[in-house]
Amino acid sequence: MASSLEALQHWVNNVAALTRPARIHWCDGSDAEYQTLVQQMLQTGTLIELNQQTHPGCYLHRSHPSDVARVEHLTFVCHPDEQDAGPNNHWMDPAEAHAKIDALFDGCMEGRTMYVIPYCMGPIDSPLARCGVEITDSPYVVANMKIMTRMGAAAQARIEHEGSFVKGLHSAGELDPERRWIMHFPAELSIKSYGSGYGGNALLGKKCHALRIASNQARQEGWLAEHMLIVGIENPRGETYYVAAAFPSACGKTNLSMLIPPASYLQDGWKVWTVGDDICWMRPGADGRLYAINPEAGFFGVAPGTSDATNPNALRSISHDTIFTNVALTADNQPWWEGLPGTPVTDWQGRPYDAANGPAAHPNSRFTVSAKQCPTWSDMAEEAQGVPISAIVFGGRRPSLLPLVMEARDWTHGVLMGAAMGSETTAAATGAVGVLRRDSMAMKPFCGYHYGDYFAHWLSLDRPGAKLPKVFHVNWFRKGKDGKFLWPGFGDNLRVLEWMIDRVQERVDGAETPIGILPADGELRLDGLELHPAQLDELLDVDNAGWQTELAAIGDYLQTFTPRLPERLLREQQRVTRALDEAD
Ligand code: SAT
Ligand code: MN
Repeated sequence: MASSLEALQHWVNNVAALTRPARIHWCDGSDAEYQTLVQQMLQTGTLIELNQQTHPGCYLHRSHPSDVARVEHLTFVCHPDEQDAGPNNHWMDPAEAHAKIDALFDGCMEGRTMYVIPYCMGPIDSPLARCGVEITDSPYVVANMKIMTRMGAAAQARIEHEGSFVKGLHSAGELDPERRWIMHFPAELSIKSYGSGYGGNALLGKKCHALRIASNQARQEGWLAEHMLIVGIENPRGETYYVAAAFPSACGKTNLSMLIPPASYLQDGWKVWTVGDDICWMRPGADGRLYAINPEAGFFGVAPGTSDATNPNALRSISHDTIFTNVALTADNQPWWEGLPGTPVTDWQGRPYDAANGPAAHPNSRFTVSAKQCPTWSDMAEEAQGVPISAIVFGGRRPSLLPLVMEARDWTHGVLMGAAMGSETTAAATGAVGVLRRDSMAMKPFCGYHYGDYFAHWLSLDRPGAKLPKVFHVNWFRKGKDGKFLWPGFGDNLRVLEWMIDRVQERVDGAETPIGILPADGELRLDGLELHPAQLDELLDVDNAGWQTELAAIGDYLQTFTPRLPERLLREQQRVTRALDEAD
């Protein structure tokens, strides 16, 4: 035990020798420590106090204007063998990567405080949880990590006991986009990130550890580290079904995880419980089912569009003790973004608001808040063994073709649905917005190894004794000929979730089609919803010719992972193609 503490101390000493900070602070994760950091950041201007009458404990951080999103082109997965990174990652030789980034770390903390943050991803007593230590020179990162993880003394005790932990080294550097890298070393369980303070680049417990590094650990140890929300649906009989759903960044995972049932469902006694909004770790339990934990302790959510109409639970969660990043301000210093009532006076860069400069809040502006503040936070979110998953859902932004919902006929078909996922790009990553790209399992930016091996790993869960969840694909974003969304979305998505649970319970049969099982007539509960029958037809339409083109595109996409593409997946793509031909 002493040796693991020594190993940690040794690494901290080495980092200090390289980065040469003025002081070193070991974080204990206490509220007092958080308050002290906040006071310091208010003094330096890193944080701006918001209206404490309306928003007690809330602060605003304005990032450098060039540092507002993840930077996929500067993000590398450095396996010793290039082949292991796959075409889905940028790769650099580990020695070269260390040399390049260490040159930037050399002396970079001079005059600054170096913070050592022990953290635990997942409930502190959970066998599914994993620990890490992040070293950073950014107090903003420390404050966010305090909200997003179980950070401090308890995590350090677990690390001392377990011995192994993920080493994350971060420096905000000069925030110069030309001097910015996010490097991952899965074989060494380590991460090095330089030059960005943005969430996914700098809060190393999140995407870097809980997805890119953890996906490698999960593959070795037989579990899954996924970009999924976890939501519990409680029916009027008091039975709760847990659903894990993968959508790309900024496609509504937070909204779905905090959904408010439509009025008629509320009357009947339906309830929705939030377990997680972004990341899901799941592994087979003794009974063969998949059990999931949310490795995070908070939400790092997209602010714009969050309103009383779209997500009242999120709005309530962030009414106090929240860090806002890159939102706008009203005249009385309240946080503001597009979608909220009121008027912006100051934009996200601190300029007087002028519509000519674009949106007042940055489209990827965020809130960081403890999950405990969410009115629908589930008691089961702290359960060490995790929650049993009844359904896995994939989805993306697809303006056409993809139906509102379809069910995979079996696990292999489900893996194909996940692998084939596509979505229009969003503001969560730097680059063009609204372009269709394939994003298998919503893990394109986060899968820390070759996608071909990843698909094979998913398929390998299908083994004797496994009681795997049903797999579905949804599309809330299909548009009609008028260019308007056909489905209202938000709370009404519960109607689709209910159909899934009915399928899990074998209460409804669905209708078989070449692309999967769709709701049969009358199976979707639509009371209280203004939906024209023609709209429903369009939402559930299967355009055979369109699908033949889609399957061919999926085939081409899958081939890019040869020679590591599992045969079984290709055969499944061929099976669906034949089914379409036969139905034509
Ligand atoms: O990568 S973040 O965690 O900052 C947000 C996202 O893109 O999902
Ligand atoms: Mn995400």
